[in-house]
Amino acid sequence: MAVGIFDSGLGGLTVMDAVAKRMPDLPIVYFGDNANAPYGVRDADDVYNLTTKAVERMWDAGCDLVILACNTASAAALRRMQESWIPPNKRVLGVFVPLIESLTERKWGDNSPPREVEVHHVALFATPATVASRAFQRELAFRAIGVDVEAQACGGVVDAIEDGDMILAEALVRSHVDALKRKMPHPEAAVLGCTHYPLMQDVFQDALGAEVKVYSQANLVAESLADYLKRHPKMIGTGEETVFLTTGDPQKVSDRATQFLRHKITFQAA
Ligand code: DGN
Repeated sequence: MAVGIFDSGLGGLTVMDAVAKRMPDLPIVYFGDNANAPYGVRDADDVYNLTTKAVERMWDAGCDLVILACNTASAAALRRMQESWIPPNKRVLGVFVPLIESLTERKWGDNSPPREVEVHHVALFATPATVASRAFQRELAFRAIGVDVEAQACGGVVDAIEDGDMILAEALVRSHVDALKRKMPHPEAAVLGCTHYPLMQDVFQDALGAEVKVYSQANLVAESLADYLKRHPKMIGTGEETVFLTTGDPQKVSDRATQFLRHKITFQAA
């Protein structure tokens, strides 16, 4: 048994890396649905069907707790899964709640009514599917009042990063930040709501300006998971090592993952 980290592809490795740094002894199964990536341009039903299928495979691999590191899956599928699909002995957690709890200065699982918070203008950068879902705004409204969210769908950034074309990725990030600023000239905070964007965090920060606080999910999710496991130690599992599974071609995915994270990663067929 191990903690599962799911992503549509390679991007979730940023979360996986942060979790492994925060809890070096934690047994983890990473599952990348590379055969069906990217999710960010799919419709909500499609994302729901693919995500539930992947999570079932992770349960079969011994993961009673699965983190959806993919923002698109968290946005388009998680609420629906939690409402009716997840059995009582399993847990599936997403990436938006840790971000929003940090943004609204709440402790883990604080379900008190929504209240006024420090920030009033928040920029959200995410994939087209995440932006279309409005899941971020919905989850935020459960916790905060009086926050104006302007969302920017960042077409092309994920593909440029996956292709290793960081010059194009940077140009796209800067043009998406410009587009956001035309709609909201002075955001106080910016949320990087996509697995790949931590790799471009410096560019987002530079384009937004030093006065904007940038929230990036990888470390926040790792911190929130550590907190959760302290309360639910049975979910930690007894596996010995981290395993990487993919629905894609293991050799190709291993090569790209190694390039993506700049250290050697070996995937097996899921
Ligand atoms: N993992 C996706 C996300 O965080 O939204 C990005 C990659 C994709 O499927 N488009």
